[in-house]
Amino acid sequence: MTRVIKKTALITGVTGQDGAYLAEFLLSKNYIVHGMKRRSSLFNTDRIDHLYKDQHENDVNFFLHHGDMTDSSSLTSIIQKTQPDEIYNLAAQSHVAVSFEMPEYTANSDALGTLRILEAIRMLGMEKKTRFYQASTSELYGLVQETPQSETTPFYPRSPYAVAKLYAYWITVNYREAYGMYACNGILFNHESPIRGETFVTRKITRALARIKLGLQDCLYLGNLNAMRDWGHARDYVEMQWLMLQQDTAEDFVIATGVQHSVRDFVNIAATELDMDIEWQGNGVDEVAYLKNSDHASSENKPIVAIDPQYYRPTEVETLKGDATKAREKLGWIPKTSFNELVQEMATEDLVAAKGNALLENRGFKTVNNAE
Ligand code: NDP
Ligand code: GDR
Repeated sequence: MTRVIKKTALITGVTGQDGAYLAEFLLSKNYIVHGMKRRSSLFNTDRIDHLYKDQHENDVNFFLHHGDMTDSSSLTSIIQKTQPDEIYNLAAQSHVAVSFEMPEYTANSDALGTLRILEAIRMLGMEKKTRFYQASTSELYGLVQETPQSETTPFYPRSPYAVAKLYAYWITVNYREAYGMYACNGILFNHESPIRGETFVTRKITRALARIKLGLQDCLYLGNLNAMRDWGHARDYVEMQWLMLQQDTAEDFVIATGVQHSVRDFVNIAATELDMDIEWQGNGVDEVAYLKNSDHASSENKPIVAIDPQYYRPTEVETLKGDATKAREKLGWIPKTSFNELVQEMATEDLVAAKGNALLENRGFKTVNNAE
């Protein structure tokens, strides 16, 4: 009888959107998956609870370890203990706006955290065994120098987050060249899903519109409606993260759909998916959207979307559109989910959640809405 040797993967940021999709994908590929999670005073494993089995059962393939990107000792000890064939470095303070409020922490976790992992691999003598994936980002292009953006487009980061990720990008390239490590950057454009964090603009929109539809919330406040993004589905993108580590040589790849929409477009399509007919009025900071066919003059009829300048960023990334030709040719990349399908999936799931909340509110229970 031949014994199948399973591959072992370690995912940092396993409790996040991509970590959850990637863990599910790797388990379906028969990997042993180790995930690193932060200690938290409340449960923070909602997105991966369905994958987790009681550790006393047989055939357990998914394990969690406490650690933090700012703590070398935990990173080194997890890597030593788990001896991974592949490390997916997804952990990061990933919110661009928050990085202006916490620039030093963002640099520590996103830039130095990446270095800490690469150094741990090297110091443990695992540079020939362990392949490394770095979650790089289209935010590196920032103030874009050419459109669409590919692997050869110059970088011009526009936030403390993007600057930290720039360091992580180059230290990954440097360890590949200096020590012959299989280390690569996936330069991923925005990717979303029904489990996207509630404070990123797409999820903020689908969640708020669903709540407004059911009378749980009055208005959705947004910042820059004109920002253009290339939005894909996270489920499709994590497969490319894995494929990048299965090649003969380590290379960096852009993953994107090549299709651009504005934040305003996203609102319009989400509203259509939720059967909400909206119309826009005004300009700039005074731009608002009303539900159509209702009397705007009436005091009852307040806008359901409005601008709150607190969501403007000190320096903005106005437009991003990716050119994923290299990934298409070398990895066979084709986005499976269209933009409309993505918005539909997110709006549908947020409507189900809002219905649950409405039921609770009708029975006298208070539900929370603290997503900003
Ligand atoms: P999320 O914000 O959903 O997840 C981030 C993960 O990192 C969470 O598990 C979080 O833990 C963890 N984390 C944050 N700080 C630390 C820390 N100091 N130590 C340990 N863990 C930490 O991000 P996504 O899943 O959307 O993105 C995954 C990665 O890809 C990130 O690095 C992001 O910057 C990058 N990226 C994302 C893109 C996107 O559009 N989604 C596009 C391009 C790059 P907790 O759950 O406890 O908060
Ligand atoms: P981004 O995503 O900054 O591209 O980073 P986000 O959804 O936060 O913003 C996209 C664009 O929408 C504009 N915007 C708002 N954004 C938020 N969050 N909230 C608002 O109310 C709002 N109104 C308008 C923003 O100004 C921006 O232009 C994401 C993260 O996942 C990063 O980790 C990742 O690297 C990049 O995508 C690629």
